[in-house]
Amino acid sequence: MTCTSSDNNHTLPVELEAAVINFLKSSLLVLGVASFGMGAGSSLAQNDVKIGFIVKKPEQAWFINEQDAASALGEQKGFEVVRLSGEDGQQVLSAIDNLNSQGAQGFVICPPDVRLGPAIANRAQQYGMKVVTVDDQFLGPDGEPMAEVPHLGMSGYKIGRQVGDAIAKEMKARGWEPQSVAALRISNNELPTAKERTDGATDALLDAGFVSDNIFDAPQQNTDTSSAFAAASPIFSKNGRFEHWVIYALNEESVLGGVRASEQYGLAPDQVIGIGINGSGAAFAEFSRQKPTGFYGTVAVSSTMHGRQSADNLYTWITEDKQPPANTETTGTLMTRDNWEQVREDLGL
Ligand code: FCA
Repeated sequence: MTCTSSDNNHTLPVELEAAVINFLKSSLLVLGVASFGMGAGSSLAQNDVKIGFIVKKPEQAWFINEQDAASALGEQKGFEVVRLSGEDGQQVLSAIDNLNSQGAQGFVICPPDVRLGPAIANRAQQYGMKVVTVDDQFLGPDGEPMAEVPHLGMSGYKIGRQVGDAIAKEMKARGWEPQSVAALRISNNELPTAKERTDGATDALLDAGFVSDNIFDAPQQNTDTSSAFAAASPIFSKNGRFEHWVIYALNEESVLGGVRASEQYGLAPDQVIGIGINGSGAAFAEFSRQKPTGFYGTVAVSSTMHGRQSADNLYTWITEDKQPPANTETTGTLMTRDNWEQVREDLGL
């Protein structure tokens, strides 16, 4: 198994290189059949399945877990998973070239920018590779989801509503007066799943009586902790009149950025209710701290299932020519300091 970034330094044109590799592979196959008979030949063919798993944030626990789960399935079923980073468009295209030169038949991808969908699908098609998306769905030139590329991701709006409901419940438990509470909404409106999630949380909060004028947007440039921290800091300093804050975003990494900014501003943990989404290492580390922080909880989704199922869908497509469902939506469970170990176990995380 390779764990690599990508390599664009071809000494041969890609088509020629692919032809050479295919020739070598078919020679090997002939040799295999000649030496071991038909049985050995067909098992070699099965072991020949190789897929890529390209992720936009290879250092984040969510994506590490997805890739681990795909690799584990590959070991179980006898196919190879090549783990690759695709942190920008150039890196993604190089990763696809790299996969093609290794003879991969397709790849799963969480793209760094959903608008790269047409370019990525096009490159895959040139090489005759199958592609499925996980987490972030490709957008076509018309800005609509590319329904022709099978997708597996969370039901963003519903999970967002779970976040909003859980925040409203905890506000009530703490006896907070709505007028005294502000919301830090760390937004990423370019990414549809992110907008669905924060819209869901906002709607649930408003339904529970949250004051809409007290919601402040902190647009982040990226889906990670440092960009959320940078977006959040000025919001606290500009709105010092609020005694209590709630924080939500598309994922827990971003909510953690908001919580760290609240601490830096001087808010105490009991003045803050931050609820994220994912349920990965970032949240486990926070729950493991001796003292509670403003990070109250997270809606956990099984990254293990996302990695495993998306890889399995692609594998079945390659080996049985069965196209996966156009869109598979997954659900979540609220995880807090009180139940996180149990939920972690239940979701196989
Ligand atoms: C997006 C987010 C990730 C994760 C995934 C399911 O890609 O950036 O943190 O929530 O959706």
